[in-house]
Amino acid sequence: MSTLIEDIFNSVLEGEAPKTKESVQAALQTGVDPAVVLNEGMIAAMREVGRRFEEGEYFVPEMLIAARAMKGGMEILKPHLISSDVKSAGKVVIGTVKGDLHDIGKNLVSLMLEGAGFEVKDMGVDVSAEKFVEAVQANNADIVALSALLTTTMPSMVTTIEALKQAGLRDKVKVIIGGAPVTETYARQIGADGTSTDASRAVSLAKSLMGVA
Ligand code: B1M
Repeated sequence: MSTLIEDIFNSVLEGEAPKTKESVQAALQTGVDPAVVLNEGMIAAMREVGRRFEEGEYFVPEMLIAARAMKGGMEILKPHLISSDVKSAGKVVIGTVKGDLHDIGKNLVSLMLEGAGFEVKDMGVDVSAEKFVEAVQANNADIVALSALLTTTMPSMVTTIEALKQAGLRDKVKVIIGGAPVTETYARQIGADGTSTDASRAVSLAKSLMGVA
């Protein structure tokens, strides 16, 4: 790991938002690929935060300040991940499902979809099935993207798909799901149209569902 990436990794891990912003800025100015900054610096650090939480070395406050530091870094990185000259590939409603407050991964997926030319309506976190249904109707969405980070909130994905069926929308909108605990098998089992392990694969999935090259 280069020193610049190591600085980003450590500042996220230690939850130092201003230092994360500075390190991201420094790496970008030196010509480091934004994808490397994101994957090898910030996402790798969040993975380590999760490991430390599991091992009982970190607690919720440490996770929270690491998340804030990551968000700080994302503010600097965002313009470098989005290109402006792409035409609309489709409309996506995205949110973290009911009961779940994790939004970093969802925000990344949202950002990358925007960058790929999708019009994105981001519903935030803890989004109920009813709110998803309303947003799909109001925005005439092509795709609804559900994120969950907790095994305990994965059933909210089922509830949301059920609510879309009840509202007569299921055959009009594609459903994609994702988040650390979500698997291909689970996606098939609950009748989603697909899943992806990360944000860039979520873009490929959304594009293929829309028939966009
Ligand atoms: Co939480 N948390 N957390 N947490 N947290 C996890 C998820 C956990 C795995 C940690 C651990 O034990 N190792 C664990 C879940 C265990 C489980 O269910 N199996 C956990 C727990 C237990 C909890 C609490 C219950 C803790 C408590 O209170 N005792 C609590 C729950 C609160 C709630 O939601 N109701 C809680 C709280 C929090 C904070 C608020 C402190 C904070 C979130 C802050 C925020 O998001 N604003 C937090 C954090 C930061 C984490 C970890 C450390 C990091 C998550 C993250 O941001 N990763 C996480 C450990 C881990 O994931 N290793 C953990 C970086 C992010 C870029 O990756 O979100 O996976 P990720 O997103 C990826 C892919 O998953 C995918 O693409 C993204 C980009 O590549 N993806 C999609 C995500 N959504 C997608 C949607 C798609 C497609 C792809 O299409 C629709």
